[in-house]
Amino acid sequence: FRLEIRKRFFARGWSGTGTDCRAVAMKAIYDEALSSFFRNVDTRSAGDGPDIYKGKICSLKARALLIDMEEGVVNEILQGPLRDVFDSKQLITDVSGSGNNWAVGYKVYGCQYRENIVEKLRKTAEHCDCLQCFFIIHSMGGGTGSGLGTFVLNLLEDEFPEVYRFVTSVYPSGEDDVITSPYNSVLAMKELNEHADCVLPIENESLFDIVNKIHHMVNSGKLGSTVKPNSLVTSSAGTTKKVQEKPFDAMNNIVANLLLNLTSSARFEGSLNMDLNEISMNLVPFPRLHYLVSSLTPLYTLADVNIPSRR
Ligand SMILES: Nc1nc2c(ncn2[C@@H]2O[C@H](COP(=O)(O)OP(=O)(O)OP(=O)(O)O)[C@@H](O)[C@H]2O)c(=O)[nH]1
Ligand SMILES: [Mg+2]
Repeated sequence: FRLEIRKRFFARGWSGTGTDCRAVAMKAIYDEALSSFFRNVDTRSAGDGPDIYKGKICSLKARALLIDMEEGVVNEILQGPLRDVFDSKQLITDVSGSGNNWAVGYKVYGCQYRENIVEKLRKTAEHCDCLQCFFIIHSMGGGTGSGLGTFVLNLLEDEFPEVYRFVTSVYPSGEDDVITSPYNSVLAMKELNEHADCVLPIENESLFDIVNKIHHMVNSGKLGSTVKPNSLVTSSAGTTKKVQEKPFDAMNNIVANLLLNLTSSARFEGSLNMDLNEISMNLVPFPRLHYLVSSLTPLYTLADVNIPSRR
């Protein structure tokens, strides 16, 4: 399950995660590419206004649900640069977490939150014109990500049997110090085998190696001056103000870039445009053989490669 990275020094590319949405809102227009992950909402009326389908960005809201059985992580997001793309209708939290126990996530919280999750999923889905796919992004080592994460996967299959389910799973590495993480992963993997259409396994130690490799290359002096600022696959390009980086940020940016690249053919017009279900149609030979090994290139752009700046 290693995330293989091919380094290509002269390749073109971009990195666009961690965007400060208010900064984007001032410059950008809302188009079809943006509409795949975000709604453009008119908030002038009280509460949640109607969607605006074309033209200037009013208020972007992610087509996403954040679910965690403790409040801390979600609260951090709500205080960070992405806070404006989420509102309270998109959050489901509890207080105590699942104690690194798959069964607590799946059986206890699953039963307790089922109705709430289904209702919020339906509301989110109702805003979509053409719902192609769900992305579940979760960890396998703890109790909530593995247990409740795979419970939600089952729920999606029950409620939206026609819609594809792509799962990005963060596997624990050998160094993981949570003693139950291998058990949680195995229990979760049974669900992934049976209910996911595609799984993109990610492993933290590999992400960490990539971050270190990039850091080393950029700071070694050999490449340092020729790398375009903010083009690293690990950096949060587009952020206007300097945000304090958290330990997982660089690693998560790699995953975000991976998902952006994977979905770009579905989000942008052109001859390469295709539906997301074609990914699994072409890459999954048998129903349960649906674990894809990801490669990502380039890791950064060279300063003398000119790419039109992105809106
Ligand atoms: N790549 C990445 N891995 C993470 C992140 N947060 C946690 N992990 C990994 O996830 C595993 C732990 O799972 P958590 O997601 O913290 O646990 P949980 O799902 O909240 O479960 P409970 O704590 O039992 O409620 C460990 O292997 C962590 O290294 C993150 O932001 N990025
Ligand atoms: Mg947690």
